[in-house]
Amino acid sequence: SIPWYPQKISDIDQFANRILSYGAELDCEHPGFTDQVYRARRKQFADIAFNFRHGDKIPRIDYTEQETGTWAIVWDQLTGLYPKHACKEFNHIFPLMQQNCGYSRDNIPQLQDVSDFLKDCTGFQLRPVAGLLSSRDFLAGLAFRVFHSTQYIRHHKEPKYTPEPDICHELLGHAPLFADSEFAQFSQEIGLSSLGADDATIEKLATLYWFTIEYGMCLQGGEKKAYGAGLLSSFGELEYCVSDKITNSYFQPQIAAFEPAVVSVQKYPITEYQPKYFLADSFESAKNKLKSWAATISRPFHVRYNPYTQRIETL
Ligand code: H2B
Ligand code: FE
Repeated sequence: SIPWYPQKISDIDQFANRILSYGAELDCEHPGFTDQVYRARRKQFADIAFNFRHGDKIPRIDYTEQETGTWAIVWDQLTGLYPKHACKEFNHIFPLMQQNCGYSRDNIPQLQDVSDFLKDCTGFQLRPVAGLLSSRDFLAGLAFRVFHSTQYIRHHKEPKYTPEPDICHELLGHAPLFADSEFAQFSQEIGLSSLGADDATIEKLATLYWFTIEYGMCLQGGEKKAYGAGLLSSFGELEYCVSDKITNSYFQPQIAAFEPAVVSVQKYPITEYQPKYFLADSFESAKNKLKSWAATISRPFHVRYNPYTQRIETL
């Protein structure tokens, strides 16, 4: 039998709260575990996400000075590396976000403003989420050009590290590229391929997601550039991923060409730097390769997204 999948965009309300780890219940290794103030704050964010319904405005947050200070530390580290190591699409969009949706060192942008900007560019929108969703649910959002985003920030004690996604990862790592048309199409393609797919296919698509949207690299002007959000939001890994024999003689990641059939079955660690990255020629080429590969997935039906009705048409 075919697993349930959302048919219309408001069906996302049925699973967006089905989170695997509850955003306010931190485990004992979390830097905020013993901080009651941080935990109470996380509960506020979790409640916003739980109460959110498709079509609502995302509540605006008055971030504290301490939270904004954490954002500024992350901002300072990363923005220095973007000109050299981020892909050209990212570097084109990043200043536009400073002009249009509140990105700056001293301000944590509001999810609603970022969502409005993305919607204007590519139709992508953000939806607040309290914690990690299953791969199936998370990917289904992408089919509707909906990206589930956390709204809280990491603990101030460890600004350089977060064991889970936070607003720095979402807004610095992910959001800018959803304003790029080809990247948006690529992302939606992964989402559409996931609808009603069996568990083994979902795992392959989650792996493809990992090596592209999360840790993807591309070749531009003969140089390796980062486009994955896990790289664009990690000071250490952003320098490491582009390193070569000259800059780093001992630990040098492997690089292979992006081929969905290979990528989809590659194993990967989640708590350390990646030992291997896959290099795309362009978002367009990655999208076309993904489409060809996705056409080989056996599914007893075809899906198509109708943007006018925001519904999935099953053929
Ligand atoms: N859930 C949330 N809330 N954010 C993510 O970035 C995320 C997720 N990533 N669930 C998913 C899983 C990803 O690792 C793939 C698709 O499994
Ligand atoms: Fe991510």
